Amino acid sequence: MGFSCGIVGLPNAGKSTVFNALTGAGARVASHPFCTIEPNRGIVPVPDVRLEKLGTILGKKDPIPTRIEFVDVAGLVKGASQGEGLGNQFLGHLRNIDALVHVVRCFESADAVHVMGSVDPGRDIDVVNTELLLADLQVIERAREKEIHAARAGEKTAKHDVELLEALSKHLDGGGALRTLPEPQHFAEIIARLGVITAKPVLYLANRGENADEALPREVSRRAAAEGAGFLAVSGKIEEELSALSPEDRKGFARELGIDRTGLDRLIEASYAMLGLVTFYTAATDLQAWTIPVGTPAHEAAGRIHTDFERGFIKAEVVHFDDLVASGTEHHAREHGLLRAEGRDYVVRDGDVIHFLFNV
Ligand SMILES: Nc1nc2c(ncn2[C@@H]2O[C@H](COP(=O)(O)OP(=O)(O)OP(=O)(O)O)[C@@H](O)[C@H]2O)c(=O)[nH]1
Ligand SMILES: [Mg+2]
Repeated sequence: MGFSCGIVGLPNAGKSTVFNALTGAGARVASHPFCTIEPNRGIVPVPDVRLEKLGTILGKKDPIPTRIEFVDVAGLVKGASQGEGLGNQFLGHLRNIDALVHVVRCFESADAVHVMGSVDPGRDIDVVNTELLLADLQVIERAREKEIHAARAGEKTAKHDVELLEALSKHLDGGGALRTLPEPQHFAEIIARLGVITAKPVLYLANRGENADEALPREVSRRAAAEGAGFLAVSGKIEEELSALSPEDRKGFARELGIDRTGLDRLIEASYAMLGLVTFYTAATDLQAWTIPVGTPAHEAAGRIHTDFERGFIKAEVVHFDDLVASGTEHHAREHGLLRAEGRDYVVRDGDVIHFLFNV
């Protein structure tokens, strides 16, 4: 598995439309709010031109791409934490995801009402973010009560956890998302344990419609930049129509519309950048792409493939994709000294092709 993204936003923002465009999963879309109740899940292979090229160079058929999972949940409304709309219980489906895609409505439609009566991306962002913040506060409050009991019962680590939880709660009370904590390393473990939502990196996706007023996506982009978050503008409806076509028709239609890459391609690229992810390749048996965070040492990368690889790690034979392409064959790359032996602490780079040697 590569990584997973949860899709959040107001009802009728076009979350399921975007989800369908990304996954081709055909989730139900409707002009009335709260169309989605149970979450939609879809897994898509990550398009990767390097993987195809490597297949040719290394003579491997049917390379295995990494995959990305999307989870499309119900819409949030103002007061969701107090039970308005569908409440916010369904946010529990987002505890285990790696990042958020926040769909912001920038399109006008007489057909699909806006739940707040007008299109106003800045206000919508605030409404959704406030509800996510309140949801995290509830989770933290519950955890704090539990740890207080545990501390009273004499559990050693509980007192420290109570302090951490109080600091988190204070940060949220001040209106800050947990992704903006000043010293995140102190909280990494407890944040991972609780799966709090505002700690996850976010990408704002302006659903710009067909003839959007450019000022609307620009407002979303401005907000994203102010937070240091990711940003992308797409037309959910056009992307959904594109994704339903055969690959050939899609290319032709996209050209007519002046779209050079699909929303999925652009979203994946933006997500990789936002999450600081890199891709490496192995080809000992099947040719396969793997996703890891930036800065991962070779022995941990090996552990992604199999725990035995990490335990019995001896060395990694590494050649970079670019060097392999320049050399034409693995043999030439080796002759030119471009194939290196690296140790367990070597930091894997995006585009490395790696052969792990291990002993168990
Ligand atoms: N014109 C236009 N309409 C869109 C666009 N994206 C979505 N819609 C319409 O907006 C309505 C709501 O879309 P959905 O994708 O169901 O919205 P949602 O955010 O999943 O809504 P809930 O599941 O109710 O929270 C539907 O009628 C869509 O056809 C777009 O880019 N342009
Ligand atoms: Mg929906």
